[in-house]
Amino acid sequence: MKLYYHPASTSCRPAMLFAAEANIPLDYQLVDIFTGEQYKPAFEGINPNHLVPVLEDGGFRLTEVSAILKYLADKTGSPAYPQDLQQRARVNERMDWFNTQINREFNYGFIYPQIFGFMKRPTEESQNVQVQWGKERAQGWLKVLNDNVLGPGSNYVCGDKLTIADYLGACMIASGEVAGCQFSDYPNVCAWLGRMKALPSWGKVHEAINGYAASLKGQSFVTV
Ligand SMILES: N[C@@H](CCC(=O)N[C@@H](CS)C(=O)NCC(=O)O)C(=O)O
Repeated sequence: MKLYYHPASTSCRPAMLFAAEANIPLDYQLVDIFTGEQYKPAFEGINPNHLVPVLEDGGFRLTEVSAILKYLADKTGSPAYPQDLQQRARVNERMDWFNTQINREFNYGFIYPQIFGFMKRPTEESQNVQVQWGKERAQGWLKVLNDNVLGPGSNYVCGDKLTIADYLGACMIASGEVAGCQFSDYPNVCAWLGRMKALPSWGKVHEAINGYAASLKGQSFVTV
């Protein structure tokens, strides 16, 4: 199987991390989204959305990291995507929640407008309104993640076992660290992130985004 990817992409890291941890061999095909390779005809033919990741398994192509994680887990019979109807429904629920609430309002609404120049709003006022609005919404979702999804008794977002929902969610939350977020108001989130970061492949998979974070050193950002 081949994964079209970029190592700094928050949408690619969950698939890269899961594949590395589950020993799923993938051919990695870099798509340089920083130079616009995703808009060139060759890649447009692969994904007309111009987005990575894309998984290729023979003649079968799949986009959307949430779908890719489920496919990889099912293809390899991974316990990280349980077969039991209700356990599986819970994993699906968490993944949908991360993809909509957390990614939309924490990353796209709060973190990305600060750390990616091309996502900055056009005036200082609109930027400040966006970041403040995003911060308030993100804090609400982080509280739910801390108090209800994790809570004091759960090591992972679906209970005691690591699932593909953790791979998806932890990579999304860790993006906040690029802006200096430490999540100190959310101790269960911190503890969970610590468990995810202890995975053997976490460091390697996060090398590129950590490098990007280092390049922003000295700038100050609004954090949670
Ligand atoms: N909904 C997609 C989102 C993928 C996505 O946003 N990919 C970004 C990188 S994180 C991308 O390829 N951006 C290129 C662009 O916007 O031109 C998924 O979950 O896989």
